[in-house]
Amino acid sequence: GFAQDQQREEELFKKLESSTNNPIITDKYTADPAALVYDGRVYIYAGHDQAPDDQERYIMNEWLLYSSDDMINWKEHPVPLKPTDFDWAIHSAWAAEVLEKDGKFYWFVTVEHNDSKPGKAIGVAVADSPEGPWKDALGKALITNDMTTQTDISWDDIDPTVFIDDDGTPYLYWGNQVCKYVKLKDNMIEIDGPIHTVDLPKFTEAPYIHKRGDWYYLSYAYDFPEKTAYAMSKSITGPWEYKGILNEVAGNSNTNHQSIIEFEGKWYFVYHNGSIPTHGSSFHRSVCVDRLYYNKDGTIKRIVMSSE
Ligand code: FUB
Repeated sequence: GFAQDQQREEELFKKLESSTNNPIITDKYTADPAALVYDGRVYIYAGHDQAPDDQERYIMNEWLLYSSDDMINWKEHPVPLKPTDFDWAIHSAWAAEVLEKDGKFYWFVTVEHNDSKPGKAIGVAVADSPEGPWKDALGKALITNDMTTQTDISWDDIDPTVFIDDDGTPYLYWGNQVCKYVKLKDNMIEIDGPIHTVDLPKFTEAPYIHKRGDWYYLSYAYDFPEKTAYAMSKSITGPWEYKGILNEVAGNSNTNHQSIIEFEGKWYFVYHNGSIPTHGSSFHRSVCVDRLYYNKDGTIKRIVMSSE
């Protein structure tokens, strides 16, 4: 019966929580974590997997926000943003990235565009603090499906990641099946020049850029079901050298979506899996955090999932 199921679920949660800290959120399904380190806190902006337990499809009508100053205790903030906060978008709080530039916070999102330009599109919201309030920065999409027709799918313009290079130039990377990038103008809300592509083995989606020392890292969801793989370069525009698998297929989830951050001298791999007992799945995902370690030559050691 329901009470027994609930008791079993609670016991499993307790076990999970006592052995590890993963998943970090257990009362809601959370996906595609975009992690931001700012002023002694880590903020995680995640899509909310809202499909009923018996439905295996994406229903994602809002993003959620959590923050922590110790990577152990997570505080939930009020719902910060929804796809419908963009006048031109209708649903799908898909993967995003949040970063700070010159005292403003920019939240690059994937959403479903309305019927004027059907398909997934990338928008930008802006705020004066990591907690918002957020508002559409542009009044229209930054990237739409009709700008980049490399494939015939309607979801090829998803999963933005933005990196500001040492000279201050912002670069947007994104894509599904084809990894694309473009320079952004200083204002963060206009593209600056042509769209390029990057050749990466078995690129599926979820590109993420970070830098450590002289090395740029481009990690991404590889193959399907997805593993996380990565490439390295001495420049933000490549050439990228493929370095191999970073993370295995995420327990019980076809997708894998990572952020890589340094916080108080330690590196972390922030991702999702489908590990919550009973209903965890590809469409009922949960954000997890594990440590990330480098080798002497700058390559990254495989992630050891602490929940499995
Ligand atoms: O959560 C919806 C989509 O699934 C994301 O945009 C992709 O990265 C994959 O995780």
